[in-house]
Amino acid sequence: MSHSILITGANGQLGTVLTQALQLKYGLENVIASDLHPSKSYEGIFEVLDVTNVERLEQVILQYEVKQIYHLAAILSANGEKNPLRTWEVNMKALLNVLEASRINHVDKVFYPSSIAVFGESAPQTNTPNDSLLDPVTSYGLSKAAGENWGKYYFHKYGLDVRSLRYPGIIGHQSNPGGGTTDYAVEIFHKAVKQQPFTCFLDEETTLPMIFMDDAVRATLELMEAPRENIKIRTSYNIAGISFSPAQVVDSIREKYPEFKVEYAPDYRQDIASKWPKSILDKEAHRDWSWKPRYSLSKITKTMIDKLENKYAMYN
Ligand code: NAD
Ligand code: AKB
Repeated sequence: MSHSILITGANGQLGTVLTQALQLKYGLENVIASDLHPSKSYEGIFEVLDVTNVERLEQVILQYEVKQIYHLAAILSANGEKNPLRTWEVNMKALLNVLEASRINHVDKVFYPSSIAVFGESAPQTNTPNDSLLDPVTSYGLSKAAGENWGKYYFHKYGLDVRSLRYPGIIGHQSNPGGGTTDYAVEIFHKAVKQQPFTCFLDEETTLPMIFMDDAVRATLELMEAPRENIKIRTSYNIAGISFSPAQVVDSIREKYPEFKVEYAPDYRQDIASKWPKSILDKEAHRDWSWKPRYSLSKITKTMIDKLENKYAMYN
């Protein structure tokens, strides 16, 4: 095996789908999925790997002659606030291990997912530009903002080709979210299709940037395939999908399920969401590597409902 691709945090919401996309593109034998615990959901190669353990990380890199790393492992915003110091420790240690092990062991390219969580109250809340001041309000956001700069540092100092996207909240039917502030926008579809009431942890008017899984995965592959000289932003690119509030997604779901019942019980996640952007501008991503989202809210709703109806019908 040579020139293989390692994915950390592959059991997560994004990793589950991105791993399959990479396997399809590069072949099962060239993709190494990894996470803290074994997974039964992959065909192909899987390694148990805690990225905070640099010796184990290097062992996997050398064993498979890894040339690209998609470093997805992280603790997300809402879970992260339950133990802020541990979130910082895990997220930063894991990233610095990936960067340093990549430099030493001749990995060519690293993908680092950032987030809209890097923005706080200093950035314009609507149409937030790529180069807005970053003053994150969560430990997770602090780690992502610092991580973006470490990626840029490794690029300029060592020539390591680190590329990054600031994802909005990702919505997909294939996997469940892992403890973020945008998770409601996935759970709500599951409840609607199961014809159960939904209690939303954000208030009905809280608008946030979101992106459909297919768009998020395509953006990642397009960014990583773009010619090196096209990548002008070495911190991270904003990518926009669409923006909506809980009330808007409920209206969209009620076109199919008019009886769908929703209550609002905002909790600590409301404080996080209230300080994040409502919408972001992504003209640099469009300019540098032709990024364009394809999924509107109505297309997301239709796809989520169709896919989840099929999934739950299979269980019955
Ligand atoms: P997730 O929480 O669903 O999955 C994260 C995975 O990382 C989990 O499977 C977990 O077991 C693993 N992990 C945690 N600590 C680890 C460690 N020390 N070593 C190895 N694995 C470890 O997250 P996700 O939604 O799939 O997100 C993937 C990446 O994308 C994260 O970096 C996240 O910050 C970023 N992101 C996600 C979203 C989103 O809406 N899903 C939005 C913005 C950014
Ligand atoms: C979260 O809510 O923490 C993630 C994100 C937007 O980074 N979905």
